[in-house]
Amino acid sequence: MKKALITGITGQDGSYLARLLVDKGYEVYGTYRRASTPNFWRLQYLDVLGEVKLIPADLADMSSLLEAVSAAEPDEIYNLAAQSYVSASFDQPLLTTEIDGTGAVRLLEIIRHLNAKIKFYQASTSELYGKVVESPQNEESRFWPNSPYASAKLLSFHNTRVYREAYGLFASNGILFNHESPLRGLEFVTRKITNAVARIKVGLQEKLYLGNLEAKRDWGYAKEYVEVMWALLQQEEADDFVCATGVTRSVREFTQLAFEIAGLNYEDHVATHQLFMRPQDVELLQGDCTKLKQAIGWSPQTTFEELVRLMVEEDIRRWQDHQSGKTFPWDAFNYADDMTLVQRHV
Ligand code: NAP
Ligand code: G4F
Repeated sequence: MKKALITGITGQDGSYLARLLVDKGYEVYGTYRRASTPNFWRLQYLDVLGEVKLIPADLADMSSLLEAVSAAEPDEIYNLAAQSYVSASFDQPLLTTEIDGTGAVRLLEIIRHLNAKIKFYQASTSELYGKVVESPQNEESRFWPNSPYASAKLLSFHNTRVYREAYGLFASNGILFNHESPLRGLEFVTRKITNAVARIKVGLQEKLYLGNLEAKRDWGYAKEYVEVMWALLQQEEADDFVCATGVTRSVREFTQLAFEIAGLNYEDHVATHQLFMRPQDVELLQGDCTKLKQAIGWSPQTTFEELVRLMVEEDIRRWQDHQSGKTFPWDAFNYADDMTLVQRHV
């Protein structure tokens, strides 16, 4: 039986990947951050919490990572843990660099010294393209990070490649474009919108405050993207691949459609607020995953319209179930709404 270690198993991708690997017959280990309140709701939602082995570890802490890799003795490591919110990287640049940049190097060093046969997947990102000079973007396009998050991810991207070339490690980068789902964190724009649409629909909220409505993203469905992570580690040779839908839409288009699906008009509810603007933004992302298609035959199945619909319908269902007294693994009922954030922010 193959063994996999997933860092960041409590996150959106970590949970979907855990489900996928368990279904493939893997023994799955996952690192989680020690916290005063555990964050296992996604693993519970996918009914996989009882089937994985959890190890406390932090990407900033070498000893805990060494302990995790030694305990799991994995064949494959999927490094998904990150301070993954671009906006927060402007507020916490050093922490972000420590986790998203140096954190990967810690894991690569552990692999190099402990067992150079362990295969390594690095969660790289379309944010690397930043100030894009061509569209769509592929593996040859220029990286020009626009945020401390992207700069940190550039460090881990290149070190993944360097350890592959210098030491012969099987280390691959998945340059994944934005991917979303009902398990997306509430800070990210898609889930923030679908959760707000649901709250407005059931009468709990009136307004939604957003930032840059004109930014364009290539949005896919996270459940399909974790299949790519696994497939990349099953290749003959390690390499770097873009994973995307090839379709780009603006935040405004996402918002308009999400409200429409709920029978609402976004112009009646949406306003912009400075709090959600970034010092600088990535204005346009659109991926070209031709190389990936040729290597593993993957192509996205869920369209933009289907993705928005499945997220809106799931959030409406959750709020309705919540109001009728049902309990289930979920995050939003605990989360301060936008109005509170806007009013309380200094
Ligand atoms: P996510 O939901 O924010 O999950 C991030 C995970 O990292 C969580 O399990 C989190 O733990 C953990 N984590 C945060 N700081 C940590 C630390 N210091 N030490 C150990 N674990 C830590 O992110 P995601 O959307 O699943 O993304 C997975 C990875 O893909 C990330 O590396 C992200 O940067 C990258 N990525 C994501 C996308 C996308 O569109 N989703 C696109 C390209 C690349 P807690 O649960 O305790 O917070
Ligand atoms: O949903 P977002 O916060 O995602 P962003 O910045 O594209 O980053 C996500 O995708 C990356 C891959 O490209 C990952 F590497 C990263 O970890 C993360 O998963 O913002 C999307 C767009 C941005 O242009 C942002 O300025 O939406 C715009 N936006 C407008 N109003 C907003 C808001 N974003 C957020 N989070 N909240 C808003 O109110």
